[in-house]
Amino acid sequence: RTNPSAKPESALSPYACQRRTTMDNHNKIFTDALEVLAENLELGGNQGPSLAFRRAASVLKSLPAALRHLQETQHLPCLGEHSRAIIEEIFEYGSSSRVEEILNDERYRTMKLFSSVFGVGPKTSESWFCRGLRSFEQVLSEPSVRLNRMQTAGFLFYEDISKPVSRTEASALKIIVEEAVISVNPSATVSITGGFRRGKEFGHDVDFIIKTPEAGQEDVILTAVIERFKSQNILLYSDFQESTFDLRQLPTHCFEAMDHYSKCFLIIKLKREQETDARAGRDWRAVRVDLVAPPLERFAYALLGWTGSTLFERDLRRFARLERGKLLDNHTLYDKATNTFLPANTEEDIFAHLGLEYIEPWQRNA
Ligand code: DCP
Ligand code: MG
Repeated sequence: RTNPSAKPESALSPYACQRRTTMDNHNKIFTDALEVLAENLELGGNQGPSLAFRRAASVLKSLPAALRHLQETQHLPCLGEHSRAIIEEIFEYGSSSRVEEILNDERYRTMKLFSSVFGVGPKTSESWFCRGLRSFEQVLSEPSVRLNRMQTAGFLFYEDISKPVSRTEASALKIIVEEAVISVNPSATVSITGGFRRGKEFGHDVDFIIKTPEAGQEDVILTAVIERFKSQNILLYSDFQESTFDLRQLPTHCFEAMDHYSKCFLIIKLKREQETDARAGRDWRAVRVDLVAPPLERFAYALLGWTGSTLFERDLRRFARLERGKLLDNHTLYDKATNTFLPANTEEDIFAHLGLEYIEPWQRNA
């Protein structure tokens, strides 16, 4: 029975940045299903419609307990007719026929397989699928397929980098990155960001953010770190992107756009602790590592932007724009009413500028 004095569930905000979402998801059976629907739309290039399912899943992730009846979704934000129908079906039959259909769909399965390769996005996956290709073997033996450098590395190290990276491996990598960074600049510091900062146990890569106290160090430090990895013979792939950052730039409206900071996408050799891969005859595995080096004065914005989750970031920006008349991105926060950039030393400063309660990194798994 429901307790009438209990806080109504309608108290939940439709903005992920006003909810606390830890790694404890009590509604995985529903959120997994909704995320398959979202992913299927995204693979078909329908980003807009997929958001409704992403938002519905995110609201369920923030609930303190498992749903027991469909009626409990009545007062939840972001749960549309479509999402509720899926939930209803799962309550009734234990699974959703639409989701099962997608999971068995040749197009979905192939697109998902192709886009699991580093450097292969929905567009490339689609073009391969449309050419009748269905497996890696077929892609790699198709004369009309031209792989770029990133995709070539993606296939070369596929087995390793498609395996999740553990928290232990992430910590080992932090030591390697830290050692390299400090050897270049003893006053620089390294922090783990992305999913591991949110408390995830596994990730598809490890994201690091580098803080340099001196201005203009951002590009220098990353190229020096890459050189060091090379000389240590642990660099398998590197794509360095020079800073295109401009202090006067207004925040971008496009969420998907990459930020302007100096950054690099790497594949690094990580020494295995115990077991050596006898078949492979090597004592290391390949791991995807991202490094970003923002200017000191924008560190808080970069950290907030790179911590995620993606939906949390999306809703922070949407909330800033629609509820506060401010523009937020990975570089800055701009107040449209006063035409000013709002400075921030910490993430707490940014939440305060937005009139939001501070949400800890491990509560941002929206
Ligand atoms: N990010 C972003 N905009 C982008 C790309 C990423 O805001 N265009 C942010 C949100 C992500 C974070 O950067 O949470 C790190 O990106 P990842 O793809 O590494 O995602 P996660 O670290 O969250 O997950 P995973 O465990 O898959 O690495
Ligand atoms: Mg990551």
